[in-house]
Amino acid sequence: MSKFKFSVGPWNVHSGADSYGPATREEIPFEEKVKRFSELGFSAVQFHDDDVVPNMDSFSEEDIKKEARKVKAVLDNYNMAAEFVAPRLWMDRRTTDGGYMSSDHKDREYAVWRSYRSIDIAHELGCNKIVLWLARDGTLCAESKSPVWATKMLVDAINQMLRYNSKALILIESKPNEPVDRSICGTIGHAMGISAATTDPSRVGGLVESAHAILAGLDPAHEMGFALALGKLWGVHLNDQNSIKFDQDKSFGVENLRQAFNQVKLLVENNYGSNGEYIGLDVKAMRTTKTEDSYKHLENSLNIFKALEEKARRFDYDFQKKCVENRDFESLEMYVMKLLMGIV
Ligand code: 3MF
Ligand code: MG
Repeated sequence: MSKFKFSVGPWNVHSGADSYGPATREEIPFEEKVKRFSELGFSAVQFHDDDVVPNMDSFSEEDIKKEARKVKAVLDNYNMAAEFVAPRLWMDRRTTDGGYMSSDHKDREYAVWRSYRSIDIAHELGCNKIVLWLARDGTLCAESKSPVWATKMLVDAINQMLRYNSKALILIESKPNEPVDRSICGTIGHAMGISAATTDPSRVGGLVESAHAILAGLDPAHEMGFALALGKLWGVHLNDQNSIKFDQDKSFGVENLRQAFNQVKLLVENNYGSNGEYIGLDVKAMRTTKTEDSYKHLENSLNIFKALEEKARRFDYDFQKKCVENRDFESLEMYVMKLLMGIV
């Protein structure tokens, strides 16, 4: 039995369209997804603001809250919680050049307006976590924006959110690139630096996504460990990634099992989840997947996580200690490989 609680976003079950071709599967209605998520063993849903209130621009601020309450009723119906709300600042015409770091001040105001709405929606859904994946905040053309100015714009925007609601927690989801060429918060270290520069660092933390760490050429467990050491790992997006290329969001553990094991081991060792944090997945089905198999990548990721959790819980720390004392890392490494291969 896993000691963790799991979460997933509705975008993790999608129709398979990509930038090069159309959908390959049927769209599945939101409520049906929530029902399946709960049957699969998830206990919370992650949201973008407009996953909760589609076409939010056409609603008044009060009506946005009303719409959010309808979604809360759906969640309640399936005994599911909301983990976080993330303003989707990469689809709108007004965020073409970024959100908080857009060169146009009207666009920056719109980005902050969307963030306030995310905070309102989160409140209606009964959660206080706001995730900032800073999709277009960076540069496509290096000379188009000063990184100094852009960094300060981000701190300003977060300070406004902290002021807007005294309960809101801001989680920066770091990513080094894509869709921009150079982002401003490329690693969790950047996120922690931003946190320290805000008016209330105790309310600004991070969310580490495995694939994003790999894209930065870093080890996901070390990224998570860095935030954990500072008491600021408030969310994770587990998935996998075959080296440094476009963001793949593969099922957890399918590319590098040892790297996946070390993420699970770290989360187990450090009692991740003891403040109510979820093991969040951010995984995509392969494009060839058929409609009837729309949830297989989620099931596979959960099963791989749980199998690795079982291995992490019976990790032989006495043997590890002896190996470290004897500086016998060859034996320690072989022990880990045998554990993963099912030989011990
Ligand atoms: C992109 C991501 C995003 C975020 C999501 C919630 C669409 O690489 O990982 O998924 O996870 O926006 O913050
Ligand atoms: Mg993510």
